[in-house]
Amino acid sequence: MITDRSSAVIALGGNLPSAVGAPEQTLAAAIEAMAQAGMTVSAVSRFFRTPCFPAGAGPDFVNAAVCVTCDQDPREILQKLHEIERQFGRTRILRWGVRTLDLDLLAVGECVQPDRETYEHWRHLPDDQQASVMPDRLILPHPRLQDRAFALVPMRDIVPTWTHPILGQNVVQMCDALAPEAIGDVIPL
Ligand code: PH2
Ligand code: MG
Ligand code: MG
Repeated sequence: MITDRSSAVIALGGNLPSAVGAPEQTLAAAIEAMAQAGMTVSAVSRFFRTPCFPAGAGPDFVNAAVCVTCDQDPREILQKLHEIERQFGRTRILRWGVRTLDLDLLAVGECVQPDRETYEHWRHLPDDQQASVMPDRLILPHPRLQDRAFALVPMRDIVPTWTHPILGQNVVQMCDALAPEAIGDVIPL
C-alpha cells in the first residue's frame, strides 16, 4: 500500500484507429481522460512512431509516456488505466499485435512489486514464453522496461534521471545500453 503521493510513469501505445481517430488522437484523448479520472498529469513526452514489436506482428505504433502524481495504490491506478483502455475500445484478447490503446504502468517511484523475487522471475522469463504467459498481478517496475526502446525513449523525455530500483541504472543509461538502431527506430511524430 502506497500512502505518500508518488510519481507514476505510464506508457501509452496504439496501432489501430479508435472511435476518436488515429492512434495519436487516441493517445491525446487518453491523457485527457487520465486528468478527468483525477490523475495529475505532470509531464507528457513527445509522441513517437515505432515499429511493432515483434517485427511484422502489426502496423507501426504511436508511443508516448506520461508522468502522473497520485496518492493511489498502484492497483487503483491500474484499474483506472484499464477503464480508460475500455473507453477507447480496447479488448484484451491478443497480448501482442494490434490494439487501439494500451496503457502500461511502467514504474511508481522506487517501488518494487509484489517483491524482488517475483520481479526477477518475470524479468528473466525466456523469450519464447514472453508472448504467451502473462503475470496475474501487477509487477513493478515493468519487467521489460529496460529492453524496449519504444518505452525507454518516451520515458527519457520526461524522467531521464529516474533510477531503476533493481538495475541501478537511470533512464538515460538504459537507453544507452540498447542497440543504436533500436533507438533510431523511435521517431518523433
Ligand atoms: N506494445 C506491445 C507489443 N508491441 N510494439 C511497439 N512498437 N509499441 C508498443 O507499445 C507495443 C509493441 C504490447 O503491449
Ligand atoms: Mg504494452
Ligand atoms: Mg498493456
